[in-house]
Amino acid sequence: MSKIDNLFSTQLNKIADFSFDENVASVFPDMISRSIPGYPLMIENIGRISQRYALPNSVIYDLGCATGTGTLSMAKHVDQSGCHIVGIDNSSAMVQQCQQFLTQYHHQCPVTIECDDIMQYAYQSNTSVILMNFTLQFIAPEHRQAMLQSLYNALLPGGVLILSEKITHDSALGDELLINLHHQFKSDNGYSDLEISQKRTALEKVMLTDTYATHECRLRDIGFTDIIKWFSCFNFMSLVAIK
Ligand code: GEK
Repeated sequence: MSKIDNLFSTQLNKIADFSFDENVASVFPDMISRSIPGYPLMIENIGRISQRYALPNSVIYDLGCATGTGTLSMAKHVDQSGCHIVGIDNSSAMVQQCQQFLTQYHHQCPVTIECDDIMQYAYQSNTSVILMNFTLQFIAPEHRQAMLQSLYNALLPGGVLILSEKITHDSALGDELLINLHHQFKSDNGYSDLEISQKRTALEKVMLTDTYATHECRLRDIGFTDIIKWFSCFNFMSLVAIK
C-alpha cells in the first residue's frame, strides 16, 4: 500500500522543479491515481490492448515504467508464448519500488526491470508492443521525433506503440475548460488549491505537453499507418499507433 501524497500540501518558500526522487516514488501510486482521470481504466485496458497485439517470442517494453502498474497489467494479460516484458525507468527510486511491487503479484509473462535512459537504450528489433504511459511528456520536445522514430524502427510489422499523454487543447478557451475540469477532479480527490498550484509550478518546466494534432502528425510522419485514440478525458488521452 503506497503512502498518501502530501508532498505539496504545505506552503513552500521555493518550488523546485519536479523530479522522480525517493519522496515522489514513495507516494507515486497514490499521486498518479488521484491526478490522472481514468488511470485505473487505462491501466486495465493497456493490459488488454497489449494482449491483442503481442506476438509470440517478442519483446514488450514499458518505457518510464515508474512503480510498474502498467508493466503488471501487461504481464497479467499477455499469454503468448515466449514473450518477455522489459520495464525501463531512469529513476533508481522508481525502479526499486517497481521491483518490490512486482514480486507481490503472480503474472505469467516474465518481466525484467532496468534502470536506464530510454533515450539511449538499444531496443531489440523483435518488439511487438511499446508502452509509453505519460512518459513522452517528460522528454525534451526537440528529442521526441527521434525518440519515437527509434521505437518505430524497433517494432515488428503490425507492432504497436501505446502512447498516453496529457495534452494541450488547441484553443485557449477550450484549454481553460479542460484545465478547470482537471483541477476539479483533483480537488474532488482531496488535493487543496495550494497543492494543485504548487505541483503545477513544479511541473511547469519539466512536463511540456503537445496538442493531439502534434502527436498525430508526428506519428504519421514517422510511418505509423493507423492511429487510434481509445481513451480521452479532459486533457488526458491514450492512443494506439500501429506500424
Ligand atoms: C505509469 N508509466 O504508472 N528515461 C527513463 N525514464 C524516464 C525518462 C528517461 N529519459 N524520463 C522520465 N522517465 C507510469 C507513469 S511517470 C508519469 C510514468 C507521471 C520516467 C520517470 O522517472 C517517471 O518514472 C516516468 O518516466 C514518468 O503508468 O508522473 O506523470
